Amino acid sequence: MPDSWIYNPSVELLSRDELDKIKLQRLKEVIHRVYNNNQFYRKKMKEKGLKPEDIKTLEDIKKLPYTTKEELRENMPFGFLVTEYQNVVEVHATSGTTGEPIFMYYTIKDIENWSEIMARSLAAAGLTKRDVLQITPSFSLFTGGFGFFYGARRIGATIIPTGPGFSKRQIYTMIKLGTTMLAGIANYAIRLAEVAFEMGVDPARDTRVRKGVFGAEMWSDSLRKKIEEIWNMETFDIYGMAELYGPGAAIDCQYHNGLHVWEDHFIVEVVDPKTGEPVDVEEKGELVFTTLTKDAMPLIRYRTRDISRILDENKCQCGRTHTKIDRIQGRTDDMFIINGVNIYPQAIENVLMQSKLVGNEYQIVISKRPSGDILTIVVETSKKLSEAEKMMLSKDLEKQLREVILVTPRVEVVDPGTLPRFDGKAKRVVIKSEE
Ligand code: DLL
Repeated sequence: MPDSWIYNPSVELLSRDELDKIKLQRLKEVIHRVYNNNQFYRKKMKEKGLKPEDIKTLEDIKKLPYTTKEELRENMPFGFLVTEYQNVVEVHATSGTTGEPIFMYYTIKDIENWSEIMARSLAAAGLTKRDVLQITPSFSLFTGGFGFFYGARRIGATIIPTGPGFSKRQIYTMIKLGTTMLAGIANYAIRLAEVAFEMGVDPARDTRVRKGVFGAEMWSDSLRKKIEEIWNMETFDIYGMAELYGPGAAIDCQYHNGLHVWEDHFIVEVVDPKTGEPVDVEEKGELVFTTLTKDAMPLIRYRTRDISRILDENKCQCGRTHTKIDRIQGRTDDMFIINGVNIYPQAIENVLMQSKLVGNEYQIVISKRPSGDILTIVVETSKKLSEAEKMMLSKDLEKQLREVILVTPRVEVVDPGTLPRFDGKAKRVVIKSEE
């Protein structure tokens, strides 16, 4: 079996025409279903004077109203369900740290579809029956653990469902059982490496892990490079969200030039986050997804708040025809404004991770003040430095950051091990209110 392979060639290699035909047929079906079975969608379509029959071409999707996270929240728990509750076999939730959780429902069909797109994604990352996959996201309301599990089960790989935490035990297990692929949240690969070194284990030398599939949070190109170097592994960027089954809506193939969106399951659009107007191919904006196969809880033109763009390419070198999006640049709600300048945390991470003296952890602190907000970046060093060296590093980073983010932050350099660690998604931005 080649390193990277195609799980379902009959779909992944379809011509554009054939793919579009499937998309249109499924779009029409899902619009009829939600209109006939869901009050929320029917009301919103009626408000726009729309009937399901008005959707005749793929372009017509633009006539449909958007669905937002607020609307999901307002209509919890069952307002978006398009089947009877007794048909639901599993429930997950979005992992937002603010507000009430938003529940997502799955029928048997949904689990089948999710398994299919996850199997395709893991095959694109090279997972085969002979591999040993350690799954470190949690098996819980969070979709991470189960998503990887379902895909790997289809492929028949050996699954080690460790879930997160107990990092020493993770390293022990990985060595004893010969893990070849690691699945998880990007920053956890760094955390695991840190613990490995503490145990006297060099991840590149002493483990068999040579591939990693990571996602669930923004991870900059520099962080990616760092993970690949520490582990001597090839990494794959997997994208998804509970609203789109979970992980597996898109993944990059072995050419690492954009993430294929499984178009027979999703229609992806990119819109201006402020105006909601569609933007051109290659132009950055907010991703909007319509689910074509979700059974229990289809979503129409769902505003993800994730920033990316559609890449202008008909066919990838890997042969897949499914459209590609760029790696996620951040979220519309991650962006913060200092002195009128819009700043995405990713830009900061990119600068920090390029310095050999900077460790793996950092924190962006925004102190809210009536006289103007102050941006402080707390950075851990990779090894213990003298006070003079810390001072120099701080000045150097302040200068480099200013060139990229166009405001001058205060950079506070701290010793290794000072900042909090995360077994799940990292919390990098801290907002403090000062009188
Ligand atoms: O994070 C699902 C997932 C699990 C994806 C494991 C990949 C791996 P939620 O908890 O609903 O679902 O969070 C979804 O996470 O809107 C993005 O902001 C962010 N996200 C997910 N994948 C990526 C990625 C899971 N590859 C939210 N790059 C999304 C950047 C990502 N951000």
